[in-house]
Amino acid sequence: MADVKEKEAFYEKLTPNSLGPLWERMKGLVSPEPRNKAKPFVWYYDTVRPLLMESGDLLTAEEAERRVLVFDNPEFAGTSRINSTLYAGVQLILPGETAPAHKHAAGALRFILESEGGYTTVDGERSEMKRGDVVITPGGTFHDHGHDGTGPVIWIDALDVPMVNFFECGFSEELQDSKQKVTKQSGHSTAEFGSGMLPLVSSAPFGLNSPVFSYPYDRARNALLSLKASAAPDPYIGYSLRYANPLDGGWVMPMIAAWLVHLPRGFSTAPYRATDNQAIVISEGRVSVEMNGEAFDLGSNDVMALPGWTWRTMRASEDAVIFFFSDRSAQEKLGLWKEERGNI
Ligand code: 1HN
Repeated sequence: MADVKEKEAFYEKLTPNSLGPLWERMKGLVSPEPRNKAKPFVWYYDTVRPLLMESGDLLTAEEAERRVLVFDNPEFAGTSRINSTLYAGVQLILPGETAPAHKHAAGALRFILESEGGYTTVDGERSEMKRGDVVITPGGTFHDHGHDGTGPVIWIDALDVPMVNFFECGFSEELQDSKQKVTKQSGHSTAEFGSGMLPLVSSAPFGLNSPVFSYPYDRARNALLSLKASAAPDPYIGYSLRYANPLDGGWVMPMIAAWLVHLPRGFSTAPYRATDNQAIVISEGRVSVEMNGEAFDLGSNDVMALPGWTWRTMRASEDAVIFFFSDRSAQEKLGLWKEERGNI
């Protein structure tokens, strides 16, 4: 058969015709297992918070539209991705400021770190934000943020922007007024969909998203810690509960999954990996994460990128509560998600 030179001469005839030889590329297209490029990486709150506060002296939330420091996975510098598929950042609102109303196809999920008086309005319903709350903004809904209290309001944003842009199906729009009119009483979505009851006349107002906007921390945390009284922790995960769409029991958003984990002091998880690209925020306690033989020590408000299909263990040196988010919900819908539990 042809030698390398002859092959290369042939390839040169393909390129100008926008053709290529699959046999040279196949192994790169279908690997025996995922080769995740993202790096396990930690953003320490001690580093992040002062820089975020400094950005508060530089420009207002109105000027910025969103005053956010983006978590750039070191492997994808400048591309606004915490891992292969998800955007994440840390947002600051100062007292009296407004982050003006807009909407976009991408969905957002927020985990609140600091807030006395922060709120967001989603589709005309205002939700107060408190530490540890999870608040969602379904894709396509108008949302603006504000702050009636004192001190900085700070939260972690997770968005499915990289996936929406991969599909090239993003739309966005600004509202004329910087704040939406509040048309629904605070707590309306929880009353209608999140109280263990559902409307008799069925509706799914936000499509594949949960119709509940706010998952308060005290409820989530109390439920999670109550499990300890009657059940043993999963050896690979610890105690866990996920943020669920009450209409179908599925994930809270179509492309972003979120769950809360408790690891009791001294508990170590067994080696585990899954294909979803995850990130964590430490809500309480201290945790050491080992990934690919590298150890990371995390405390309150530290954020870590956990790339998919990478072996890991976690150990709590103090009772810990950890917030997780990932693209698992998108992967499951596409029939791609897999996990592997190592030997104990
Ligand atoms: C966005 O709308 C927010 O509403 C935060 O707070 C971060 C990153 C990219 C695109 C839209 C927000 C965002 C964003």
